[in-house]
Amino acid sequence: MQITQMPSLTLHDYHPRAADMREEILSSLRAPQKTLPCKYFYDMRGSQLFDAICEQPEYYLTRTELEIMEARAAEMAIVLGPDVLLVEPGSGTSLKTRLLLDNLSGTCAYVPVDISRAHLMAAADRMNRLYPDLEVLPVCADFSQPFELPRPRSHTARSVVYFPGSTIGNFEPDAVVRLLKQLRRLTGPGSGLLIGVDMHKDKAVLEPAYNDSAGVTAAFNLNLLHRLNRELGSDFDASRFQHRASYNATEGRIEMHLVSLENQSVQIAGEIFRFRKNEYIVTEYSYKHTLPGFTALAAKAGLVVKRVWTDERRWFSVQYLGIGTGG
Ligand code: AVJ
Repeated sequence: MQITQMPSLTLHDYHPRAADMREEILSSLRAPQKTLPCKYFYDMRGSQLFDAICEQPEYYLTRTELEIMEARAAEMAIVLGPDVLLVEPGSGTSLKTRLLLDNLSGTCAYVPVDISRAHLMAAADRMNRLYPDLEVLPVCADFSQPFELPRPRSHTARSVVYFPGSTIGNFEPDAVVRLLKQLRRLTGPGSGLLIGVDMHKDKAVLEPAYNDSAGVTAAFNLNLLHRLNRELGSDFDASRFQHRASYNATEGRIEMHLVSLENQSVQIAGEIFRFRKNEYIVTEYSYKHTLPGFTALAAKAGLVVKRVWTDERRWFSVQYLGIGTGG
């Protein structure tokens, strides 16, 4: 880990090294079913495209979660208590966080954690200016890997993990349990995790959310290939791949693919990868949960669902999980 002191911010940096990224990409593409880890979507351009996805009319998640936050943040703040060290994995632009911070009482500090260093620093800087009295302690990290919490100057009473946006949807059930256990370690007694979880719903609503008519999600998916070309010197021809997103009702998840439009081969770091026509790379899963299903996963991580806030249609939920007994 590296500590970089900037005029008004100190960055704790655990950014994956280029060599690790290369190895992870290569091994993901060597498997019989080619995959690419979705965390690599988020370079500067990918993070911007993701923000644009959140504004698409078909992408109901952000709008619905914001609606819940606007109506219930005051109540959530009471549940969380005063003097909170708020830790946000995958913080991105920190939009919903502001609704929470505006309602929290006492002396708080904010630890945004994000894999995109430039995006993280821009957001941290903005938060610094919007909240002059708030201590902002950015950590650049892949939050699925362990990292240490920076120690705030101010005295905070408890650390709460704020994990909005249904980012948890990217994790398969076993990985959800591992991740929740790891995030749980960042909190302490008398505190917990506030998590945004997208719910099961009709395919007719789900599929358009990942196939917006403006093509932003397609551009987001394909940007991954452009990123690999930029950073690993590969020679993907993105025009020979197509975005696809469909709902797998059996698994309860949206599956995002990049489909090869023809037989082709691609060179990455001196290695040749062949693609048959219609062969696809799995780039992302986005799981949708039910309330009992998510409660069961939380329980496996030793967490108890203490409160659930939802919208009228029950499309999205924000859940407060506390440390259970015996976990
Ligand atoms: C950031 C994981 C919540 O799954 O809805 C959006 C990512 N991918 N459109 C999601 C995403 C394509 C998003 N999460």
